[in-house]
Amino acid sequence: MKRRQFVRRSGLASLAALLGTEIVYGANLPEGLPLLGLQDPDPFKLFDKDPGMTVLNDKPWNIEAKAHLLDDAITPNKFMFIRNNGKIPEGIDLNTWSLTIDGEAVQAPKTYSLEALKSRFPRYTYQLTLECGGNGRSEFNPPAKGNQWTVGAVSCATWTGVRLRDILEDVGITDEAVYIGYHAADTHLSGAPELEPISRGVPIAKALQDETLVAFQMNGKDIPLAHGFPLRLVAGGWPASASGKWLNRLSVRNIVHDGEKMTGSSYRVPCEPVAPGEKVANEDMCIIESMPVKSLITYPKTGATLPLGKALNFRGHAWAGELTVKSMEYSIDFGATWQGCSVKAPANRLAWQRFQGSAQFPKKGYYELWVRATDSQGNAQPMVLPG
Ligand SMILES: Nc1nc2c(c(=O)[nH]1)N[C@H]1C(S)=C(S)[C@@H](COP(=O)(O)O)O[C@H]1N2
Ligand SMILES: [Mo]
Repeated sequence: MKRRQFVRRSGLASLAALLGTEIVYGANLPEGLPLLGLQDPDPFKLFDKDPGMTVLNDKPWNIEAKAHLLDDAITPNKFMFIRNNGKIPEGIDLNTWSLTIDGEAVQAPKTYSLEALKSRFPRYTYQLTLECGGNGRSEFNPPAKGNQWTVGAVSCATWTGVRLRDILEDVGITDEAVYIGYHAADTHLSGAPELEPISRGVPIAKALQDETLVAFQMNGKDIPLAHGFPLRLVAGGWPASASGKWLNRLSVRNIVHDGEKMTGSSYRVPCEPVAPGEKVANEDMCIIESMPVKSLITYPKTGATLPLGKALNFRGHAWAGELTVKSMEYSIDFGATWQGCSVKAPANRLAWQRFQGSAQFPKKGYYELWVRATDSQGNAQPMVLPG
């Protein structure tokens, strides 16, 4: 076979593999003509996601899991939610990718190549809970604006990288440092090059924690493109919006970072608890920091039926931002009575915790299994969702 023919045939074979079926008249396909079947991107193939995931939006991509898909102790890529605010960067070149540390509170700006970051600093791996600040939004009353996330905008993968603290020590930061803000390579939906889709950050104390990573691996492999390849800030336990994907610049600020989606009402909650639906003045709204205590039943899947007289073994995960989950309870009578069940210690700080239990039902009929987590400061999950 001539080389040209061979290249063409292997090209057709890889197109067929992408389509998942034979291209019957492939021999007639004019060279260079794109296949229509590959133009409308199938998000599940594009991002290697499980077909059971729910696509909430395609511009930008927002995809969430269902509760039963989040049963793994360590979330694999195929069940990890995607929350994008802009367009995923294209044409990433590992040889030229760099991270610049700048801002009012550095002695002098400094730029690192990927290679330098990987070789200069010790590596750490942590399992870190990342929950979108908007997770659960579809149940808010009154309704909140934005994607109507149900329960699946949470993940807990392992992240490997270097400590942001080690990088900042190497750069040299001044006493003025109060906040860090990330900048990234994704682009604004409008196409305007001067606009950033999102640029958030965390107070300097969070930036300097052991577990705050500049990561280059997820679950032991290169970070998948949708989750921030090749470099991502990971600040577990905080709204995942603080964990900047496609990270290429990080500013050490002498003020609370004022990047895109840091100001106005986005990612803010009332500083003090209020009754559901109550109006709160702007100055009484605070930036969300540590995420509140929460839990999710991942087994069985909603709608399970059980033989009469058999106990229901259930399990799931619970997490509490910077805190740990200290106890779990479940109810089969719509919250009238609660009983304890077990909850394990986290794999490391800021990782979610496995709970499990066994419920007995008095007679045949319809039941709902509810669970409730309590954190190490005694805060329990509220029965009524916040407005
Ligand atoms: N550069 C960049 N970083 C980003 C975002 C983004 O749109 N661009 N989205 C943020 C938000 S709002 C969330 S909830 C998480 C989602 O992370 P994931 O898509 O890896 O699950 O990434 C955060 N980091
Ligand atoms: Mo988010």
